[in-house]
Amino acid sequence: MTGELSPIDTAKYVAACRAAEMVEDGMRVGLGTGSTAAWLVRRLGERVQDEGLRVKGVPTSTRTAQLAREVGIEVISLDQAGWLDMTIDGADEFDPDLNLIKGGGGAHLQEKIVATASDQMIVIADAGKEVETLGAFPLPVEVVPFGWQTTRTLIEEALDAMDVLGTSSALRMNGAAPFVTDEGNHILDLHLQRIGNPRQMALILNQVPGVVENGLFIDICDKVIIGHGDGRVELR
Ligand code: ABF
Repeated sequence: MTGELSPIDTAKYVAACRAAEMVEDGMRVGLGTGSTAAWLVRRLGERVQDEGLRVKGVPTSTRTAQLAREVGIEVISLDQAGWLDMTIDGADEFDPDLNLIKGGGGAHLQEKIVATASDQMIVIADAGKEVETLGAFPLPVEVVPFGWQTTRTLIEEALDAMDVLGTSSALRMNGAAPFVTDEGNHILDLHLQRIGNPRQMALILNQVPGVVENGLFIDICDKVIIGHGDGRVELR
């Protein structure tokens, strides 16, 4: 099913396969979004078909919901599940404390709700996502469309007082129109370069009116499965 994979896809695939092995019969599992999480969903679908694994999946985006159904995973809503045994998702960056930047795929709001409602959150990532300090990847912040430019100004003012190297932001676009999330919101990508205090940053951003959720995941991730291009897997 995988054909000849590039090193980066091999890395994502082996991490996803290792995570899929951790899913036990009867579990309720949060299904992440993004290319690495898509490998996980496909691999879980194979286990459903080949082994009769019974798993209920709570997707974190419409994209993931569609893929999960295609591969034969039973899809339920978070409210139907109530609580989850585990969530498995990708990330854009992770640091030595397992703090994350997520949201490059535009789904971090649902991803954060689902991950927080889980006994454990496992991140699957290629080795290029590991950083000493978060922030080289632009930090996604979901904002309501109403007054988004005012919200951006308020965010930039708040950032001025913080330990970051840059403070510019950009409205994420989808062609000529603003990107719209599954919840009908927009995304501002903050170019900060280095986030000295991610916990403080997450709190301050979420205090700005108009901000729905930022892409910093603090104290949410329990384990990172790192895949390498040569097929090796490491755990953090
Ligand atoms: C989701 O997908 C996001 O939170 C993160 O932004 C992205 C990672 O994508 P990929 O696995 O394609 O690198 O998990």
